[in-house]
Amino acid sequence: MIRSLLLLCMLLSIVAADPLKKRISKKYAEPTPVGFWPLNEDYKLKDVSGGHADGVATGAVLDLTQRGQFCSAYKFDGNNESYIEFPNSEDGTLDTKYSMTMMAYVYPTGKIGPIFHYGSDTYGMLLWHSDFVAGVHSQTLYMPVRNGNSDNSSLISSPVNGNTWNLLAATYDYDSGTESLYVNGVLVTSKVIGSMELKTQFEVRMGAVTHDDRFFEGYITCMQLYDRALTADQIVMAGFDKHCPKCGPPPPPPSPTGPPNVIGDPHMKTFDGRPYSFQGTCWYTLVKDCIDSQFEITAEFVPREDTGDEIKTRALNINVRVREENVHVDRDNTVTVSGEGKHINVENDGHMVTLSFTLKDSTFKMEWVGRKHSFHINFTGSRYLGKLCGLLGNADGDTRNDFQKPDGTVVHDANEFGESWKVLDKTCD
Ligand SMILES: *[C@@H]1O[C@H](CO)[C@@H](O)[C@H](O)[C@H]1NC(C)=O
Ligand SMILES: *[C@@H]1O[C@H](CO)[C@@H](O)[C@H](O)[C@H]1NC(C)=O
Ligand SMILES: *[C@@H]1O[C@H](CO)[C@@H](O)[C@H](O)[C@H]1NC(C)=O
Ligand SMILES: [Ca+2]
Repeated sequence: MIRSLLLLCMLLSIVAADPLKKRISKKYAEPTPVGFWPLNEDYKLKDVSGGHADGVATGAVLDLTQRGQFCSAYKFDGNNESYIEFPNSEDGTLDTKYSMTMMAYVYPTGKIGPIFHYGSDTYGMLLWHSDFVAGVHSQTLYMPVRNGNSDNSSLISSPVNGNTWNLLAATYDYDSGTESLYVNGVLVTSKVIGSMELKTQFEVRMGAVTHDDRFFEGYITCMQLYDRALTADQIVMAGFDKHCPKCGPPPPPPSPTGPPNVIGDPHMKTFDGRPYSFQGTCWYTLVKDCIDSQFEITAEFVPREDTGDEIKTRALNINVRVREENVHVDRDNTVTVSGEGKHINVENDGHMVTLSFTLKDSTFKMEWVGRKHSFHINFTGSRYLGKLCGLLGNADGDTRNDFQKPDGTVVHDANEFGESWKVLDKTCD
């Protein structure tokens, strides 16, 4: 009630006085955090919001290794003694009991646990270990009510990629009673839970908590807390705040049309251009949508007839699946279509079979020359950049993370990487 009165007063003053309107709308455009911990080399645990909630680290340490776009961050070891405490003072600086936004850049490397939470028996924002496919975690939000034990507020999102930076944000808006989760400035899920006061009066911790034995492992930088629900645009802008500088020249942005990918025999090249040699036999995932598995392109490799002791393989059959529809092409360019749907376009000129399909803003195109055992896959559009996985990598413009296994770990060995993408439930010719 008090809050809606306050809002009404603000609206009235906006109408009444133009300069004030300007001030308020400017303030709204650049919301002021109530807690801002850059968690980097320049500011360490300092609260740069002007509040006095400097962090105190136990077990979590400043790490100065460049990791992607950041040159420093705090490292959490995934054990009970790795955390940072932020004092929530008597006057409740961090007690954002009405609307709030919690946001940070998070780089998960292994174990999953709470990221930022209040009190000893409640959570604010945490990363959770569900749906752990190809390094994709989900982000969970739990907004406990101040007076009561309602736990109808949990909200789960995917995806959050492992071994890369994700700008995670969770918001709650008292007026609309809505909680939301954002990943990299994109709203991924939201839910109306009603207007309520949140249990934000307690001690605040990042990392390990005392009442749960799941502990976050990875890196965090640029933690920000607001007493209002930011919009997607405001979250993105806040992610660019000068207190959270990016380091060095950024990796070149991937071209809007995905770079062509060619597989000859036996060499492979990822979408990002990393060449390697891999001699597996049987079916392997070349590329798939690692977010919700809307499509997958697989190939069967067999040993070449003309090789001696050293096994060399080449592609024999290709399968493209989009949702429930499958198109299989063999070495004689014979095309077999099965399943539901008309997503995949097939062109066959006898010499080459071209399969193409469009999902979201992206068109994938594969050319297969059965007699030469060669294929070429490329795609246009940006929605899948960084969201692919398989033998052709993730197409994020960075060759260093291309050898990522289905469990999200990045390895150096081409054989270990290649074998990890074997399709287990398919038999071979
Ligand atoms: C963490 O766990 C270890 C081993 O279980 C235990 O000895 C130690 O006391 C714990 N530390 C804290 C701070 O709870
Ligand atoms: C959640 O619980 C609160 C308090 O009990 C209630 O007001 C609200 O309607 C509930 N929301 C949903 C989505 O069930
Ligand atoms: C994708 O491959 C097709 C067939 O080779 C080609 O016509 C097209 O230009 C390629 N697109 C890109 C972006 O390389
Ligand atoms: Ca890559």
